[in-house]
Amino acid sequence: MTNSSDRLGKIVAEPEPIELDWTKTALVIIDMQRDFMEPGGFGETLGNDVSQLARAVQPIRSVLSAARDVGMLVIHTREGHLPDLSDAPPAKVERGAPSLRIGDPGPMGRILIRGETGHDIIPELYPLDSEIVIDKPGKGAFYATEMSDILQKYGIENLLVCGVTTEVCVNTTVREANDRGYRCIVISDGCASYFPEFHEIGLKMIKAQGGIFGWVASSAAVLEALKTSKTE
Ligand code: TIU
Repeated sequence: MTNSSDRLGKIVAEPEPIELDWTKTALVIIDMQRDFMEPGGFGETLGNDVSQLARAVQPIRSVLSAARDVGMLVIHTREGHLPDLSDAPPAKVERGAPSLRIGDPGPMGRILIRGETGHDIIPELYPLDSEIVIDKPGKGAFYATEMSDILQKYGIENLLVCGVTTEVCVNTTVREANDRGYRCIVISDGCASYFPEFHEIGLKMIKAQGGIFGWVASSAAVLEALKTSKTE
């Protein structure tokens, strides 16, 4: 992405199209971890049907591949905690009545603990060594992480956001980012929820009121914008 005519892209989005500079844009992939996506992890211990999330994988793969092709900054996040749980508030660990709690041993290692198999990103979307991985103890990618420093270091102004789940970690991250001045474009089919109705409403909340937290666009619209700006 060295030619200035390659830099600008216009994404067909809701509530309105958005023009952005790709060199100031990062792809942020939220928590595509085995603990949420696969049986035996944190998501299933909470009583969820994890198969609901699989639909987001292919759209994310397509956008990730295109982002890699144009040299866009790619950031992956992982929700999880230190082995001694020192960064896990009791209010989070004790919540609800899961079959296994955070830190308990499960079939993919200790639930939601850094370094365990379940905590890692699914093979289909595995980060390249050159990509950034942010470990976060909360739902949002900014709380208690180096996210702000990294975005400032790379001069990022716009975030293409996808991952799971739509109404929890994606929404929390978008709200945090919006308050910090970032334009967030949420990739609709690159997000998923254990509750399809929450996915739909989660996207509506972002784009309502003239885009109160950001924009929503399909993966196809993002790919088209990347393709068009490369050939103009
Ligand atoms: N439970 C649920 O829907 N989500 C989370 O706990 N974390 C994320 O969304 N990543």
